[in-house]
Amino acid sequence: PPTYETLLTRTEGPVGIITLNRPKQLNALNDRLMDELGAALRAFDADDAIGCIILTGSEKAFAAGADIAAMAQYTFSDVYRTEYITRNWEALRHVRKPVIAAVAGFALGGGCEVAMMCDLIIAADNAKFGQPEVKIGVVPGAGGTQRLPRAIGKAKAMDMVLTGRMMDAAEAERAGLVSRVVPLDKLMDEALAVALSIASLPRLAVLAAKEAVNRAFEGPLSDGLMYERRLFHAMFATADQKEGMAAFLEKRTPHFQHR
Ligand code: CO8
Repeated sequence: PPTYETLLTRTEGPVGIITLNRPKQLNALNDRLMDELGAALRAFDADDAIGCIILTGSEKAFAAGADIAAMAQYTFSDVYRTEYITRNWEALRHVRKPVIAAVAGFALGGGCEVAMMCDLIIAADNAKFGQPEVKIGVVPGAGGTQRLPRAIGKAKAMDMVLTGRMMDAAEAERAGLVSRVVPLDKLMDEALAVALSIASLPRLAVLAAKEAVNRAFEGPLSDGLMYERRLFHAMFATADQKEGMAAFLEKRTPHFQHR
C-alpha cells in the first residue's frame, strides 16, 4: 500500500479508513495533505474490495482548518492564479462510494467544510464545528457558505458564519449537521459498524442512492425526482435487485455480488 506524509490509511474488511495525521498542527489542511487525501480517496474508490470509506482525524481535532501558516503571506494574485486551495479540494466530490466523516474534536473552517463534503457525519461528544474564517479576515472558501445553509438552514448558518462561534456536538445534532453523536471512545466502533453495514449492501444500489440524494442539493425538485426515478428503474438491470427481492420472498439471506 502507498505511504503518505500527512495521513495514514488502513482497511478493516471492506472498509477503507483514512486518518488525517498532522497532529502538531491539529490536522491543518495544506496542499500536500489535500493532494494525498485525493490520492487515498481515489485508491479506495477504485478498489473493488472496498464498499465504504471512513475519514477521521485525532481525538483532539478532525481538522482545525486550512493551514494558516501556509496561507498568511499569500496575495490575491497567488491564490487566484493557483485556484488555492480548491484546486485539490474537489476530490471528495468525485468519490462515488459513501464516505463517512468520523469527527472528534475540532472541525473548523476547512475542516468543517471537508466534513460536510462527506456523505454523513458521525460525531464524538467532544466534537466542535465552526466556520471561524471571518475572525481572520476571510470567508469560508470550500463550501461553508453553501453547504452549511443547506444542512442547517439560513438562521443557524448565518449565526455560525457571521460570528465564527463553535457549535458543540449536541447542537450540531439538533441542527441536523451530524447524523449521530456517540461517546468519544465509541466513535470508531460506531463509524465502522455503519460503514460495514453499508459495505454489505448491493454496491450498485448504494452508489445510485448516494447519487440521488446528492441530486437533491442541485437543481429543481422536478429534475431531482426524475433523476431518482430513472436510477430506480436502472436498478432493475442489476443482478443484486433480482437476488435481493427473491431472497426477501423466499425468506432467506441474500447473497449479493455487487453486480
Ligand atoms: N493552521 C495552522 N496551524 C494551526 C491551525 C490552522 N488552522 N489550527 C491550529 N494550528 C496549530 C497552532 O498554531 C498550534 O501550533 P504551535 O503549537 O506551533 O503553536 C497547534 O496547532 C495547536 O493549536 P493551539 O495551541 O491553538 O491549540 P488550542 O487547543 O489552544 O486551540 C483551536 C485549538 C481553537 C482549534 C485553535 O488552534 C484555533 O483557533 N485554530 C484556528 C482555527 C481557524 O481559524 N480555522 C480556520 C482557518 S481558515 C480556513 O479554514 C479557510 C478555509 C478556506 C478554504 C479555502 C478554499 C479556497
